[in-house]
Amino acid sequence: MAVTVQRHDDIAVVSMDNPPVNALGFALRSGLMHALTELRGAEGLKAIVLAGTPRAFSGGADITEFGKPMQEPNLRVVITAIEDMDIPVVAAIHGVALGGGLELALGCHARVAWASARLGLPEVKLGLLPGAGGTQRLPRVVGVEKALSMIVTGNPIGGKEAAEIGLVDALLDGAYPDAAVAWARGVAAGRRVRDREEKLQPARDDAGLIDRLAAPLLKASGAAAPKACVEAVRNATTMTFDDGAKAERHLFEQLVAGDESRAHRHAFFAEREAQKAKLPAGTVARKIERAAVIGAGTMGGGIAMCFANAGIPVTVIETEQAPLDRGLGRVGELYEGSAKRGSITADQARDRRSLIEGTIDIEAVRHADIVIEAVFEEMSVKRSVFERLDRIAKPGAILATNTSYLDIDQIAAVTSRPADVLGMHFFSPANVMRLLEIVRGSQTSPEVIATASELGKKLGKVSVVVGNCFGFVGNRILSKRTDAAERLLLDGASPQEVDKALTDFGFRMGPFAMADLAGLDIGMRIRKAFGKRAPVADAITDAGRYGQKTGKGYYIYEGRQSTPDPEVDAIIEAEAAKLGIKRRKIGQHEIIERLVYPMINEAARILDEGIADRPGDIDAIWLHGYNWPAWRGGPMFYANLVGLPTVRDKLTQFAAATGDKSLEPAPLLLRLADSGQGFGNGPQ
Ligand code: T1G
Repeated sequence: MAVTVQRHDDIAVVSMDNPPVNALGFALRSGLMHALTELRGAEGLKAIVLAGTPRAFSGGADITEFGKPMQEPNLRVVITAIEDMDIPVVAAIHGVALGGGLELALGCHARVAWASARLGLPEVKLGLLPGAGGTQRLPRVVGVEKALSMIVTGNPIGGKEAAEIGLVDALLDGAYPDAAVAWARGVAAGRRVRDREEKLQPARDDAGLIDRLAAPLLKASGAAAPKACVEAVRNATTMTFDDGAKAERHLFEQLVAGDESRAHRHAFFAEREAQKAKLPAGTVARKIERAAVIGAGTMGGGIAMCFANAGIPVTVIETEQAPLDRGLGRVGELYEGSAKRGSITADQARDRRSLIEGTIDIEAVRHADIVIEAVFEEMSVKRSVFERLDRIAKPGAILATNTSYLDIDQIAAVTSRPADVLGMHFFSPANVMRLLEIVRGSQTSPEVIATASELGKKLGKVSVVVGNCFGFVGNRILSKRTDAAERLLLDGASPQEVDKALTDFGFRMGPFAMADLAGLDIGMRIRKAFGKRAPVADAITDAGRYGQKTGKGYYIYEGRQSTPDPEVDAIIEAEAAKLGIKRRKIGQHEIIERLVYPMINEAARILDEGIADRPGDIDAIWLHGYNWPAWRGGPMFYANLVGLPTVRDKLTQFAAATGDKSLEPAPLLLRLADSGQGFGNGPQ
């Protein structure tokens, strides 16, 4: 039963139990209505405690129900029924109360929470806004300023802060929900939240307040949902509760039917699906209680922080003391910075830093359950490290390489235990970026994959298992975009036009600004290592323009400030002339098509080769590793939205126009487009 009722003398506890997170699907909604009807007018009842499970009061509306006909009662009806109960209803919040879950609690006459609870309205992260009265009730409880920030950012707050701002009436500890039953005995008949107006007054007295508060919150996003959130909260200050709730509903229905929210919902489930590695039943992961990282460079230091942040002791190993001290020094500074910014406490910073040791003695790896190599990106260097690890590391230790594109099998081949070798490709900065590509070699055992996948979750990563090929999934697709960007310059676009097209599309940075940040000499070294040429990029790099680090690259830099450089236009003109390419004006739409469709094409090859298990995996990789805008769902979702026949036809055109055979539509793309299908179960 999703909902049960238990009497504790004059208090009734209504418990919700719809695993895993008490999503408010039909079963819970109808169960709640049934319980309320049963308890209305019940003899000797003083109050009702509405409780969830220790993990979740409620994770909100059931997202899987969106886009389908709604089964009644809907959530608004349930919340109104609670609000209109003849005795006080107290929400007892332990774990998460998110979205519709917090709206349910706001329908109650009082709320209590445990300090570890997380409360929020994250609907905007699904391209939506709170659709069950949250935009009308939250400002009435916490005031317009706090409500706007919680609703427009979608970021949850902790139980302690919720008590400080009056979102909950008391902070409890002890057994759940028993402590709430005791508290409810003392509760006075509560006022319905909908009837509270006093906290709306400041906005009613100051017509410009909402816009002033909203401006900084809306700055970063071109998406529709944040704007709708502001509109709905504004309505709370200018309309009656019922009219504001009606307007909220209208805005919600517009958003839930739109591509933006469909993209976000796809991204939500793709991220979770992608982390389910396809493994033989009964595969058991190994225990990871101690780690070692080879290399104290930027990546090595960041990876070590991931382990320390998860409470796993880690030893960082370098060849000499100076680079070790530099690396650990940087780690220390990063922790101090986080403590200064308040994202962690000073105690947490100290405790985490203390879990990271350093040594120049590679023998130290013998105690580790997993060793992650993060040394210079060159095959011979990596192979010599793995030869040594093979001799020293204990039996059963996992040997992982953080290479971003080298062949895992070639690295594993120098060891006597290739089944224990795999790729664990972190993204820079490793302690920040959420993506982890877990690369299975041809001999990597399922047990080792399972261990890495579980560890990735523990490190707070979105861990996606992929096959072994040049650049794995993310970088292999990125290289197609890089090639396309280079070709666009030759054909007539400028670096700033290409970058603007991509930032308008939703990326935080365009390919040329990104290349300048990463360093053009790095790109050149990789191209040279694989005998690849890029006329414009090579010419700019040969001119000693390595990007931000030399103050000149595709742009000129004053600090971080970049401006276009006519010298670069001249270099591009010259390279195009050498190749006999007649340059022309290229519009933004064509720029986007020529950057994105080759990515989709390569992704189709990757799926066909089994390098990625699901189209959603590719979307999760680009969403969490390459800043693909969430409101566009990922390259595969976007391909389905555009329509595969369009992608096929455009690629055919581009291949003919440039003579570049790699742009010809991939077999899977042709098959799906010709048969009117899309990738996976995205929108057709
Ligand atoms: N609906 C359906 N399924 C959900 C769900 C939800 N709201 N939340 C989680 N799941 C599934 C998830 O797919 C996974 O399934 C399993 O539960 C565990 O999730 C009217 C419009 C709650 C913090 O945005 O942020 O309310 O993969 O792996 O890391 O205004 O899930 O096991 O098959 O993420 O412990 C608003 C979404 C909805 C919160 C738990 N709510 N969920 O994190 O576990 S819109 C949200 C989360 C709404 C109203 C509106 C997290 C979590 P599976 P998990 P976790």
